[in-house]
Amino acid sequence: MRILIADDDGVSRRVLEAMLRKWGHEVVALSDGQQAWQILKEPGAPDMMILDWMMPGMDGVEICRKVRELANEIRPYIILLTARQHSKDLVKGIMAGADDYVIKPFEAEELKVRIHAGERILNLQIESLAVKEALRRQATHDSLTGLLNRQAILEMLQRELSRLGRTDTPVGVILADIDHFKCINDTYGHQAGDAVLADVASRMSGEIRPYEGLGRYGGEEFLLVLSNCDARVVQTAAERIRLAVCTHEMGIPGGTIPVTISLGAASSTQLQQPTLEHLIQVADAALYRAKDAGRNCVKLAVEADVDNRQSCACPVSPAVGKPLS
Ligand code: GH3
Ligand code: MG
Ligand code: MG
Repeated sequence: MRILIADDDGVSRRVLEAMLRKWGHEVVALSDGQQAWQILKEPGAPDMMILDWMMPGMDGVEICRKVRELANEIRPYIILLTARQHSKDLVKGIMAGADDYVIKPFEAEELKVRIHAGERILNLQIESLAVKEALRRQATHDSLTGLLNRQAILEMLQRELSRLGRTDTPVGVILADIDHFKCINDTYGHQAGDAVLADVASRMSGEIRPYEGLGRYGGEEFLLVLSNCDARVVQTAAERIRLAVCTHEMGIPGGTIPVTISLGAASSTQLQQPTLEHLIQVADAALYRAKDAGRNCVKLAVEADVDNRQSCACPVSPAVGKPLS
């Protein structure tokens, strides 16, 4: 473990340093509180610190207070070293944010077990952070494809639309649906269908930038959220994604098969007052037209798609209207 020692007494610092190294720790030893604080606030700071209470620059208690104000997910473990023996001092140190308190002079074995206890607590923190992260991932990602799930991609679209309100950056959306997917399942089995879903997801991921969004919107349907995209840009992106999926056959257990997708694309620039529901609705109407046109193609939203909203809740019109500007 990496341990920072801050103690202005040279002899005591060197003894402590030698002791910790003998126990197998990596040590950063300093004599000044201010220097210690500089290191502690940097990323990659040591996990544990042993601080002398009385030090020039900044005392141990003050460092405890400042460290606790940092927004780090893993809180460094702090042991305060001091000659003060009163219980009111102990209370002050712990209240300031120290995890433990060792009174000088101390027995080596006592410090050793206290460091050990600190290590256990740090490991528990790391484990609980990993569990939290796994739960967060589970709640926001689809387990088969690893993509964002429906709720998470819709939240991302909502965020992009809110940003559009502030910065006037247009948002593009693409709905992509695997063609004749039921037939793939029926012919080659559900496992092959799953392999195709995962491969389509991975090929589409390869076509977007890290800050753009891709989620599994439904069974074999995907939603892409692209930032700074007018109608032409979103159409070009959709065409690129279509090619990435259909150009090479996909591996399934026992062979390879051709797979295609149909895509409906729309940009917020095409709507007077873009809302999440309306953007998705027009992209869906465009997707419907792509299916109707024979599949394996991209359709950009047109005026008829936008107007459909007024006439029906679920856009079904196959009408090909004139392109929107
Ligand atoms: P179209 O070209 O019109 O989109 O036809 P399609 O066959 O792709 O569409 P349809 O909606 O008829 O069928 C979709 C199928 O996707 C039905 C459903 O069982 C299957 N499906 C949904 N989720 C999964 C999944 O996670 N794994 C597998 N293997 N199949 C799935
Ligand atoms: Mg389909
Ligand atoms: Mg579908």
